[in-house]
Amino acid sequence: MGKEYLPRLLLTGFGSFGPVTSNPSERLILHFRANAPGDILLETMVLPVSYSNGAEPVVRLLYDAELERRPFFAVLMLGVAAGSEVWRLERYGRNFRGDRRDSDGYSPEAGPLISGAPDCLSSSLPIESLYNRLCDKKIPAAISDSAGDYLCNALLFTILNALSNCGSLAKAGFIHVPADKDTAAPNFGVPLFSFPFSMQITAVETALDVLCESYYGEN
Ligand code: PCA
Repeated sequence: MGKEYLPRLLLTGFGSFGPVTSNPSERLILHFRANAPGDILLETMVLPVSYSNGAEPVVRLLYDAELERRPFFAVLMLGVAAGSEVWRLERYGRNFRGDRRDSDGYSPEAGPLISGAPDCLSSSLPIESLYNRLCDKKIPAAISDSAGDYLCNALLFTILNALSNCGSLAKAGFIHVPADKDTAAPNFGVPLFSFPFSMQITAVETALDVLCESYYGEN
């Protein structure tokens, strides 16, 4: 069977922004591009931390995939939560953004992301299974009720809203990974927890395993 017939999974990460000079979510994308699991067709994107260009290419790819009848079965989005001690499984995307400046230098007014859209949308990932499997692998994890008010929440909310608008069955959600020692300049101002990058890889490998199993009906 050609690879193109395998179930499609989209994995996204973010580039650098502000004091985050090396975003571990971007390094994870580079790693999985070179080391994709064999039983799925893994597609990857590194997104700019930008309100105008962050979510838009992802929405376009997902809509095109639905139109071509080759939909993604899952969309796993990654970003860094510098200062977090755990891998955060985000339960909700909220229709809100704060006024923090993005990496294009644009400072939005605080308020709704998409007018007329719901206030809050739930991740459709199997969060409890993900949580349990991360714990089994000794990865410190938590289920989180807030993805913040910056680009990670904006991406999560925009993608959940877009998938719901086109009637997609894709499971989609977001994991905030903690910083590692290469993430930010030493004068960053937030304590960075020095998890090895190998732990970042294990966490995402575990999440991809759980998603594959959910596709192939094992959980
Ligand atoms: N973290 C930021 C944006 C990009 C990233 O990796 C956030 O938590 O919103």
